[in-house]
Amino acid sequence: MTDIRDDVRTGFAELYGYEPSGLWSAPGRVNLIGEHTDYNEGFVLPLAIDRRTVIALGLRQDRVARVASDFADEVVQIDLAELSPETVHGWSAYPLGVAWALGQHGADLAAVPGFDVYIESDVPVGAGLSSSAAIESAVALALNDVWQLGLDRPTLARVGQLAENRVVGAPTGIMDQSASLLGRKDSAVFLDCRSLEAQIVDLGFDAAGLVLLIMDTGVSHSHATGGYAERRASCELGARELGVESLRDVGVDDLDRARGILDDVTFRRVRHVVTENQRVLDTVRTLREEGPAAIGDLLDASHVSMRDDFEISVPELDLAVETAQSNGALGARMTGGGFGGAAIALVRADDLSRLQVAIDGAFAEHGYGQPDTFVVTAAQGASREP
Ligand code: GAF
Repeated sequence: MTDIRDDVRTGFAELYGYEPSGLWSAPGRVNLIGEHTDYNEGFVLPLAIDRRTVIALGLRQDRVARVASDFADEVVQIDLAELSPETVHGWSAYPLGVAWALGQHGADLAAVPGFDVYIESDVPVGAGLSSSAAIESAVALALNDVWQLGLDRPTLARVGQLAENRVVGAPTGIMDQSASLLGRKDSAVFLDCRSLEAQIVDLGFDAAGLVLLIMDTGVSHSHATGGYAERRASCELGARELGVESLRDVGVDDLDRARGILDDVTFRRVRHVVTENQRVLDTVRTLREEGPAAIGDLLDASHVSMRDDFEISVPELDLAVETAQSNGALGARMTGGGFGGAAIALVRADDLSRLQVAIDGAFAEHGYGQPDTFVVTAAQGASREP
C-alpha cells in the first residue's frame, strides 16, 4: 500500500508542476464523551484518531491561492485580497476559509505570499469523524508555519472554528479543531471549553485489552442545516431564562429550580448539557482512578441523554448502540453532532468480531443499509511531516 504522503507529494507536483515546500497532516477525531457541551462553555473528552488529512503546500511569488484535492474535480483559485465568507463556496470553504480566518487573527493578507495546496485524506466523510476539522487544522498549521505567524495551537483551533462558523456556515463549537490540533497518541484531550485549558488523559485501552469501535451508520448529517443550530438556540434560550452567561454556570443541583422556570423541551435540552458536563468530569476521574473498563455506564448514560433529552439520535444510531450493548460492549453511545453519523462502542478485543457480525445482522434485519464498523486508536495531533 502506498503511503498517502507519497500520493500527496506526487499529486501536488503533477498538478502544479513544481515540488511543494512541505507536507502537513491533521487527524480526524472521535468524541469519547461530552456532546453539545463545547458551545455551552462546558467540558469535552475527544481523541484524535489514526485517520489523517495530508496536505502539500507550496508558496507562490504572487498573491494567488489555489486549492485542489483528490476528492474534487476542480482547482479553485482566488486572489488573497478577494477572500471573504461571501467569495468562497463548496469544499474550498474549508481550506480557503482558514486563510481568511488567519487574516482575522493577525495575518496581513495584503502582504503574505500566495500558495498552492493539494489535499488527500483517509478520514471518512459524513461519519461524524471531523473530516472538515482535519482539513482546517492541517491548513491552519501549514499557513501558520509558512507565513511565520507564530500562533499557538489553541488559537489555530479558534481559526478553524471561525472558518467553519463564518465561511462554511456551520455554527459549531471548538471541540473538533482542538482535538485535531492537540491530540496525543493513546490519550484523550480533556478540554475546558471556557478557558480552553487542555489536559491529556491516558486512555489505557491497550493495556486493558479494550478497543474503541466506530459504527458508522451511513446516515448522512450536516451541521450547516437544521437540527444542530436549533439545539444550540435552545441552549442559549435556556441560559437566558436561567439568568446565566452559559449553561456551564448551571450545575446538577440547579436542575430542580430550572424545571420550574423552563418549558419542558428547553428543560430537557438543558438537563442533557448539565448532566453531560458532569459525565465528562466523572469519566476523566474514572479513567484516572479505575481505568477504562469502568467508564461503560457513563457512555451508556450519555447515549440515553442524547436520545431522550437532547433528541439528536436516529433509529440507526440507537440500533447500533443497543446491539453493541447486548453483545458484550462495556459501553456505547452515539458520537458527534447527531442526526446521523457514527456511534462508538468500548469493546473487549476478544469480542470484536462477534460484535461486528451482530451489528451487520441487526442492520440487515431492520432493512437498514450496511454499516461500516472499524476500530480506531488515539493518534498524535496535527504535525509537519518529515
Ligand atoms: C459537531 C461540532 F462541530 C462540535 O463543535 C460539537 O458541538 C459536536 O458536534 C457535538 O458535541 O462535531
